[in-house]
Amino acid sequence: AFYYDEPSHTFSEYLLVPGYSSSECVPANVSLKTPVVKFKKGEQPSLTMNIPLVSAIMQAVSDDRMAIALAKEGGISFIYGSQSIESEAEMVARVKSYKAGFVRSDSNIRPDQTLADILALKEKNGHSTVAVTDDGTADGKLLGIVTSRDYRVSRMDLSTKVSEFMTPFEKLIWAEDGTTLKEANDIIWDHKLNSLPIVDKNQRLTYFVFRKDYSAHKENPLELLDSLKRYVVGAGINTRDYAERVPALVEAGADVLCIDSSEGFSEWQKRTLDFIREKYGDTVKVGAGNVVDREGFLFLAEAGADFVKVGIGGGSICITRETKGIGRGQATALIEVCKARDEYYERTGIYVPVCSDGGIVHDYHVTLALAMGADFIMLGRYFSRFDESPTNKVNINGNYMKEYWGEGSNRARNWQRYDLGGDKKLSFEEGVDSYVPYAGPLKDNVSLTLGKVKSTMCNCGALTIAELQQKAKITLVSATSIVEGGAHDVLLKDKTVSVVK
Ligand code: MZP
Repeated sequence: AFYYDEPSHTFSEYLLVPGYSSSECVPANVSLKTPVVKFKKGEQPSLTMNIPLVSAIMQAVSDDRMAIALAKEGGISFIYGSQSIESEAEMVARVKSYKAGFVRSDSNIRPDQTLADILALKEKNGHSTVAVTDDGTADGKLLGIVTSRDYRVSRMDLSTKVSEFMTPFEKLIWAEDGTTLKEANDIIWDHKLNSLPIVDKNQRLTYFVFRKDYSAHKENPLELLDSLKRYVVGAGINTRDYAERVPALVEAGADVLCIDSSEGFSEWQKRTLDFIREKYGDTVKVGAGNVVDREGFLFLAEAGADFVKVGIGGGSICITRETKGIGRGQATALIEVCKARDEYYERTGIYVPVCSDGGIVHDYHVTLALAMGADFIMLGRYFSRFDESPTNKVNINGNYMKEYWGEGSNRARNWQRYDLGGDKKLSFEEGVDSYVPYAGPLKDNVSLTLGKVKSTMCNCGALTIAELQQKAKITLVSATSIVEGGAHDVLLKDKTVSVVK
């Protein structure tokens, strides 16, 4: 056997040592722009992100709602692949159509609610048109709509009931599901509408089509659909059904794919990449992984991966290391792979971005991962805590929690992620089903996290991720100094029961 000289380490065993910060080095000047797919020296990557965060390819994390929320902040979700090809493609299509004049009907309200409720919803979803349904959900019976023109909220008494302002369904101009964009466009123009509700056969609201998105283009709305800015979305694929899944996801508009596997140093990944390159050349972008060493990286880079994902056994819900005894401390794996990436770039002139996947517990772990060479970070637990994750919010002993389960758990049964060519089933569990503390809206949390990342980058004298990677000084810390890093030798006030005067 081969023995490594050093033990493998994880993020919590490292700290950044500050460098010189000039007066220019302020968080407002920091750019977190980062490449997502490979590019040649001197050229620009064809896909970049404004923030270095992607959400995990997991049932409990990345559906279309999460993808829209994260794309709004500049990141990318990878829609989970452990579902039917049709429903995954539908999720992708919903994200892609979100900006294209079609908006899903998630701004719903009951007629007995107040204008203050509309304001709150508007704040949350940013829609100017609100549907009124009998139960306040998208599945309820459509009773009418209220547009911002109707309720001029700033001037109204916010306790006024919504029913006073709604245009009732009998008076609405609406169209049936299946209406083309061209037809919707004509109706909107003929009736001088701002928005057109689209309803299904049972007169339930499915979408609004907004005039604002293409008002200047009456003549050719379809042409306008390629030119509108649309949200970027990724999607997970596996090494079994790629011949059917990849074309469906490409057709639905996925911008980037990723082979979702617990162990990526395999012939199965090469076969999947070969299929994509043969069918689509370089036009379809696809990441591969996960690997934890130099050899694994080089194998996938040479097989044509657009980015390589790093991490085995470090995920918060992962028990692979306990079950199978394989894996590697995330920081050590990342450092080695990023070194291999840099050597590969020197040798070939091709830069293959590296994604650090799993094991982010504290916000500073994101900064450390970037400093160690990651181009972007994939997070599961982090995103699962937010309003936008697809899981239930539950109250446990007075505390709000969200459900979060691993793809290798019996609940997800994502056998393709662990497939080694045997039976089509999950032979044993490699993940757990759990709760995580509910943390509110994605937007607030992501801006807090990135605020910390930018501030630390300034402490290291870096205004870009590339600069951080070049300037960062990183030290391993002893177990005792980890204790020193938390509050110590004081009694925390909220733990002290009574005060003696
Ligand atoms: P974390 O952000 O929750 O620590 O880790 C998320 C990552 O764990 C995912 O992106 C994926 O690579 C990995 N994962 C997902 N399910 C399992 C499992 O059931 C798992 N073992 O390890």
